[in-house]
Amino acid sequence: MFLIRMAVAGAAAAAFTNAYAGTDPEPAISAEARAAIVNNAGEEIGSLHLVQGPRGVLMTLSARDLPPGKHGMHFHAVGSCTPLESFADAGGHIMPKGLPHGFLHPEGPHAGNLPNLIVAEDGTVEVELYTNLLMLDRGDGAILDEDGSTLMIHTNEDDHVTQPIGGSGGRIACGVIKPSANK
Ligand SMILES: [Cu+2]
Repeated sequence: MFLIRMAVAGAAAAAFTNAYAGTDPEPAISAEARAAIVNNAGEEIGSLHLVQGPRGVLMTLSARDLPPGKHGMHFHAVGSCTPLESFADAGGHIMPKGLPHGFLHPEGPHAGNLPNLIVAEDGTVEVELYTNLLMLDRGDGAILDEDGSTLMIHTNEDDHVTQPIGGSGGRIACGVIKPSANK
């Protein structure tokens, strides 16, 4: 019984390790990035800070003047927040492997998927999140790739399963992610 349990635990651990985007054996915190978050009027309403760990990215987001409640939030594939009314130039989600959208989709998620942002009644939000689905400067779907990336906040809640964006609707806030000095 003990041996069987060990084998099962070993298989599970291997699968989990392989799911990491970061395959670099060097456990270096070598990249850091920031984004100013703007709304559809071009007003700055928040800021995003990202720090790369050995196997993922830790991010801190603070914002204000957002509609209260849940909003889908993702990393989008292009570092552009134009035109302001739609942020269409940001493209779709970062999805280098072409998997379906959604943490709850049986074959998902997109590398750029994130949990919903839950905005307080006063329109503010402050959150620290971690993703191991992508990295800043290495691996498939790197945030700081040639054409950059954006953090996008949507009108509606992401149900984490509907294609292609979980029913998140329009784009209400966007931030172009840029490398910043380590500190
Ligand atoms: Cu999105």
